[in-house]
Amino acid sequence: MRVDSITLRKLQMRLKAPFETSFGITYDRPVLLVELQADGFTGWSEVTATEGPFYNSESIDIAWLVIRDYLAPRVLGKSLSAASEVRDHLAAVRGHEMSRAGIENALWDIESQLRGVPLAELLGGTQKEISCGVSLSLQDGPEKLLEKVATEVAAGYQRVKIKIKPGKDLAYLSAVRKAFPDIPLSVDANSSYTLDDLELLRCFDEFNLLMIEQPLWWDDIYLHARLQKQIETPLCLDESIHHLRDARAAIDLGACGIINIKLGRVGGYSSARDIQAYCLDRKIPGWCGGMLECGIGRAHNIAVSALPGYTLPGDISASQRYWIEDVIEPEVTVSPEGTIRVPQTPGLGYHVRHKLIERWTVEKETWRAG
Ligand code: OSB
Ligand code: MG
Repeated sequence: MRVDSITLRKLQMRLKAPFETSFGITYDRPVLLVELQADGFTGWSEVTATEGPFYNSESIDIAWLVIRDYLAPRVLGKSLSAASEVRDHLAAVRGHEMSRAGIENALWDIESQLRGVPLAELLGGTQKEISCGVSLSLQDGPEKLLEKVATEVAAGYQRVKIKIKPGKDLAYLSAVRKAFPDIPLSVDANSSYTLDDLELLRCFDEFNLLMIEQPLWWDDIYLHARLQKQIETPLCLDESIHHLRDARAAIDLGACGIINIKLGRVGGYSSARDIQAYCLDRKIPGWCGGMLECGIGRAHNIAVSALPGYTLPGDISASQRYWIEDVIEPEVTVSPEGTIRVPQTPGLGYHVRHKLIERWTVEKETWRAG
């Protein structure tokens, strides 16, 4: 594969409903897409950074600059025999995992088309259908949350995750548990507690939760290990895991019992594959988190979730939960059993709606090999 050109596009997409986490509310989702050309094929990917550096240190605009000045020049005109090789070309750039994933994942889309093999299969995926859960935004009161949970349980989702933060935790959790005593349930704090909250966090043990996701600092492993020793519910790390070394440290230190392996946050498919293989070996459940993706990022999340180390339901849900209209066809739909069928055609397995993307593009830049 010779990389001929890279195009970045920013789209302004409106979420059907605002999504609130402990770090902020998103009304409109700026979406950053990579369109990469090689050997006459087009590969697509989504840079899953948020609008500001509040989930991790990346953002849409920072990613644009990093790709323009540091990543694109390292791959344009390069010949690669496999998409996995690009990781080494980008390794000089420290951090910026979501930006690097944007380049690598688009190349996997191309390699899959070039070889005529479904993307999930090329990655080593073994699951033909993946299990889906939902992530529910912070709500104004337990009653509102109960309505949302009821809707998603009725739709068939196999696991419900609720966002929490100090002041919006125990009352919400006990309301949900009372109304739904048996559903697989988890919480995600997005780093809004500290070890000073130990007594409160201990109370979560009585709700039979699958996991507590990222309760402490976004960049911490050590304090999570201290917390895990003092509570029974498995902790799950999201924000703190950027590559295999982090996963090894977290597992060896006993900082978590579960890992959320987000494709963007870990730097793309090669890194996600490493982490899921390690989790499988160490019998640590893994699952695919979401970043409010449009159809392109969603399609990549579906492909990676076919890997055998992705053993728990992911935050991969139907396009229509987020968007009035999605940029792929068909849009992502979920069966009444809460599953998504993994596409069995080469590439993303969904048609990219180029005209619609063009219409929604508010910024665009292309760089070509010399
Ligand atoms: O922590 O998993 C998270 C959304 C934005 C940033 C961080 C997170 C989330 C979600 C939403 O939980 C997952 C989704 O539905 O895409
Ligand atoms: Mg999370």
